[in-house]
Amino acid sequence: MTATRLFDLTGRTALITGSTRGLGRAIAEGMGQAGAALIVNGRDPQATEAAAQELRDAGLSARAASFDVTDEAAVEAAFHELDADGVEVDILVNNAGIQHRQPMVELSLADWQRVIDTNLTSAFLLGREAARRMIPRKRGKIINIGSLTSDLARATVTPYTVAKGGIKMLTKGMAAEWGAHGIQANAIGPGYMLTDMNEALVSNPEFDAWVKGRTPAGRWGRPDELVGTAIYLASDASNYVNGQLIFVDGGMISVL
Ligand code: GCO
Repeated sequence: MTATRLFDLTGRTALITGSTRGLGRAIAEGMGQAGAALIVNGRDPQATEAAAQELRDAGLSARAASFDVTDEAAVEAAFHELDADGVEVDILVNNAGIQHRQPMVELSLADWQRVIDTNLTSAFLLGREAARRMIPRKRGKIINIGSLTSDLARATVTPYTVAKGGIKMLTKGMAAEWGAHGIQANAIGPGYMLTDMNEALVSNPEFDAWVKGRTPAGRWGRPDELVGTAIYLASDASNYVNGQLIFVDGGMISVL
């Protein structure tokens, strides 16, 4: 296979959770430009359809699948609908996530659970449904979106940190259980990225200065800067890579 073909996603279908905006939207667009047919996901049906239409207007193949990734029945129903339409998910990107910034001593159990459910349990629910279909086909790619907090903690974002740490180990568990079936499960650890979720941080002069000083690149990352790693992990170029967490963080995780 020629080197460029290694990264070609033509003929494959990618489901990206939380892809109406932010990192998921950027990853979806990039995978579409690499040839993948896209399944756009979000909780809000109108926003999900609008994002799919935008991608179609850009010449990409995209369909909307609006469901709550924390709802087991909704996840199962979404996959059954794809089955009925003859749509096979070749690439699953577990991107959906929320942030909740609050000292743990003030944190409610409900907020703890909400973050864990959205950022971690959802990846299990979708991974399980996808793997049930990938295993008989003896091939599949699962990409989980981790974080710097998969490895390092920051005060006041502990449920997010726990969930993203879980994403790192869930990825290894997926590799352990599904690697023999031709499935590669890996994770991407974004650094501090310019997203809506981080708006409060970007607009805080002290935090903005901290990120720029703490990151060797000296700047925040852009969502489109995850696309190359996402395509790599979704393509034949990574067929012997499994259980890995690749940081795309301007070098932050690697320095004191
Ligand atoms: C925070 C941020 C981080 C980043 C990212 C870093 O409050 O510290 O939201 O969690 O979003 O996850 O890798």
